[in-house]
Order: sequence, then structure tokens, then C-alpha cells
Amino acid sequence: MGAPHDVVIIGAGFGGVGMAITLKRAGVDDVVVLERAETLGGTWRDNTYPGAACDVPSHLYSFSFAPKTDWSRRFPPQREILGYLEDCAREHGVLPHIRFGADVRGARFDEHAAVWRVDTSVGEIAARVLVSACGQLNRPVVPEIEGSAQFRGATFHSARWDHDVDLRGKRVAVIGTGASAVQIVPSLAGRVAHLDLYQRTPPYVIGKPDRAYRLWERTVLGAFPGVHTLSRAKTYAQYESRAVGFVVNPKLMGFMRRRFLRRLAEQVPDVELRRRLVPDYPMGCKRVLISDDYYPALTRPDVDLVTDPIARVTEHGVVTADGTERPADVIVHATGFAATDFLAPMRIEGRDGRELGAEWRNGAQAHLGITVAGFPNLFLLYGPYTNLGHNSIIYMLESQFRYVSACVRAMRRHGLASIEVRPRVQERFVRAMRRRLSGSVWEAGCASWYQSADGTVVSNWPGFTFAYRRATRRPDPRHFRVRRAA
Ligand code: N01
Repeated sequence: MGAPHDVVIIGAGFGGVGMAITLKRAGVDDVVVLERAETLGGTWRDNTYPGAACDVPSHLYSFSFAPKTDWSRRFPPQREILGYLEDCAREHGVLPHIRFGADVRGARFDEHAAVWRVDTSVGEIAARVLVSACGQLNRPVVPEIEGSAQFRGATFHSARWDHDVDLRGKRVAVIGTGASAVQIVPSLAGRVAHLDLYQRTPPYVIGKPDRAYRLWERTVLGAFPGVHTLSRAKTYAQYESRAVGFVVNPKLMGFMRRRFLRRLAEQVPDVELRRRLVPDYPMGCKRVLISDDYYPALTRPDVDLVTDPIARVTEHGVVTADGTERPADVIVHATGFAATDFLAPMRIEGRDGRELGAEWRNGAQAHLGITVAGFPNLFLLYGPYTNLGHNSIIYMLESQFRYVSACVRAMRRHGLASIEVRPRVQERFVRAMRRRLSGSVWEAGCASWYQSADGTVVSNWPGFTFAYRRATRRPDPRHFRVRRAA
């Protein structure tokens, strides 16, 4: 193990790449990004399923310090977002900082040396400051269904799409109806012989105002960056206004639900099919999805919506609770991710042997979603309470980049060996989050990946994103216990 690096970042997705750029711009050069895969991109590298695209408009889905003005369309496809992130890493000199193939198994804070000892598949690496940028949606969940091992066909998770499997002429079973399935189903319908969609809970799917940008629009945006900034600000304001409905006043969602039902009736004329597609929980409780071709795909004769619960899998298909066996050549698990485990399965040991997983037994806690009492010099990006139901996560990440970078610079300036958030500061923050989240639509009668096992929401920021930007604008020295370097 060599001398400690100033900052080690875990993960080279949007969080890790943006953090490294921000630190370099702030003059912190001794930065190492550990990435377990052989390429960068995080979730935008992993999710290559047919139809993968972002449901946040392209103008909001880029760093403010690296604006892209030539997006091909309003809602960018996966390949274009990944290309953007690769370009950012290259143009901002981040690539030499990334160690690919370095899987982080855990990290231990050596209090005496005030150094994180990071245990990786390529040996131990020491860091003064450790930043986790591994995201919330990186561990696919495949449900344990009786008989799955007997299945003779191909089976894979939406985030591990097997492109070697030719789906043409196949009977495909898709399990799950979240954001991934809503993109996969219309992309496969008509390309495969038959598609069965296994739905446990219907989502709310509203219109997607997508369109390709014309050449002249891209030219104007490229030539006049001011237009780009205006367009970005306008889209941001539109999206931010949604927070009013989602969080501040869930009753407003009643109006949205009526609009949703009208549109569903237009897209699905069959009354019986439509009945099975109407959610019985308040709109916004789960993520509201956008698509213009999801419901039309379900009306096709070669697509069946199956709402009987899955009982088991056999060699040749799926059996539902009513005993019907439906043949399948391929099973696609669009069944989501273990989101609320956050840094798991890494074992993170802080001061006095505290282990993060054990500390978070009853739900993850972190001040501003970024710093954790008992874990000095550790910072989280996209941690607890920072996911959004209404706007771009990139905006939240940028708030976190600034906060972490300010902490690192303050440590340098004041010769600090370690800084650690005070427990009462963290408790106050978590209490405020709980107060707001317990009245929010996300805890209003549905199960979602925003919730930990006991049903409490630990993922989401319950407010406007500019309020988060304000809260993270400047680290407050009174919030931290500090230790000076010897
Ligand atoms: O995962 P999900 P996802 N038997 O957890 C069902 C982002 N994202 O990958 O609702 C049967 O939302 C489960 O049913 P239920 C975005 O933030 C963004 O789709 O729990 N079904 C649900 O329908 C998103 O929210 C984009 O009853 C089972 C589905 O599987 C997040 O990623 C695109 C089951 C899982 O849905 C996750 O989306 C894609 C079982 N045993 C993803 N277990 C865009 O930007 C689970 N399910 C467009």
C-alpha cells in the first residue's frame, strides 16, 4: 500500500466522474476513482435493454459545467447519455484517475492515521477522504420464484440484458411493470412472437412529450449558449413545479389522476383490460412513468397482461396462482434493484469499529444524505434522502459535489486530519426528513423502492431541489467535530 491519496472515489458513473471533475477544478489533483467494471458509466453502462432512455429531458440531464447543446432529442437514449459521460471524463482529464477492474469490498477508518484503508480486488488503497459514488440502483434484484432453476430458456435481469439471445420468434415473459418494463415492453412488442407481461401492481403511465430536435434547433443551441441556458431554466422550473403536487400537497394529485384516467380510456378502449391497469393507490406514491407507446403495446393481440400472481416457474414457462401454465422461451426480470441498502455489500467500518450496515439496521441515516456520524472523512453521493420523484438527479449530485469539495478544501486550508458530522446535527436533519416524508405521497399506501423494509421512505428528498441546493451551499463548521493534523 502506498501513501494515502487525498481523495478516493468509489464508482465511475455520473456521481464519480462529476465529483472527480469538480475536485480537479478546485485544485485537488490526487484523486483516484475505483471502478469495478472495465468501462465507466454506472447505470447508463449497465442498462442496455431495448428502449433504454432517460425520463428526464436532456437539457437537465447534463452537468451545468459541461453543457451539451447537440442532444438528438428531448428525452435522450441510453447510448447518447453514456457517450456524453465518456466525453466529459475524457475532456476533463478524468480518465487517468480511474482504476478500472478495482472492486471495493470494504473500507476501514484507521483512526490513528486518520486514513481510510480501502480493501479492493487489486489490493489495499489508502485515502484521506473517501467518497462513495456507487448510486442507489446498482444491485439488480431477481425474485426467488419456485422452480426458477428448472427453466430451460434464457433468463436475465433488465440491467444485465443478454444481447446474445435472439428474441425474434420467441415467447417472452417480462416480470415487473416499473420504469424499465415500461420501456422494454413497447420495444419488444411486435418483434417477438408473443409477450406476456406479469404485473403485480399497475403503474401510472402518463404522456411523454418526446421529439427529435431538428438540425436548426441544435445549431441555434450550439451557437447561442444563452438560449441553451434559458431552455434549461425553463425546463427546470416546469419540473420543479411538480414537487408541489408530489410532496407539498398530495391532494393536487387527484386532479392529475383524473387526467390520467381520461388518457388511459383513450389509449385502452377494452374495458376489462383497462380495469386491470388502473392503480388503486395515490398517484405519485410510486414513480410516475412516461410513455406514449406502453398502453398501445398492451392492446396488441400478441401481448397479454397477466395479473394473476406468479406461483412458480417450470422447465417451459410460468405458472400463475390459478394453475395456468403460460409457455415462455425467455424470462426477463424487470424487477428493480436493492435500492435502500445503499453502500452494501461493501463493509464500511468507521470510528471505534462501528459498521455502517449495522448502524443503518433501522434505515439509512446521513446528514444532508452526505455525511454520517461515526464515519469521519466519508462522504456519500446520492445517499439517503437525496433521490427525486420529480426532477433531475444531476442537479442534486452537483449540490453534493460542491459540498464535498468545500469540505476537502477546508480540511486542507485548516490543516485538519479529520472531520465528522456531530450526531445531534444528523439527528436533527433526519427528524426533519421524517416529519415531511411521513405526510408525503410516497408513504400513502403503496410499496416502492423508496422504502426500507418497514415501509418508511429513506431514499427521497421531500422538497424543492433549490432548497437542497441552499441547504448544501456551504458546509457549516459548527456541524463538525474536527481533529487537527499532528
Ligand atoms: O424497477 P422498479 P425499475 N413478482 O423497482 C415488480 C430508474 N429508472 O428497474 O410494484 C412480480 O421500479 C414490481 O412490482 P411491485 C427509475 O428511478 C429510470 O423498473 O413491487 N413482480 C415492479 O413492477 C426507476 O424508478 C428509467 O408490485 C415483481 C417492478 O418489478 C428505477 O430506476 C428507466 C416482483 C420493479 O420496478 C427502478 O425502475 C429505468 C415479483 N416477485 C429505470 N418483484 C428512466 O429514466 C418485483 N416486481 C426512464
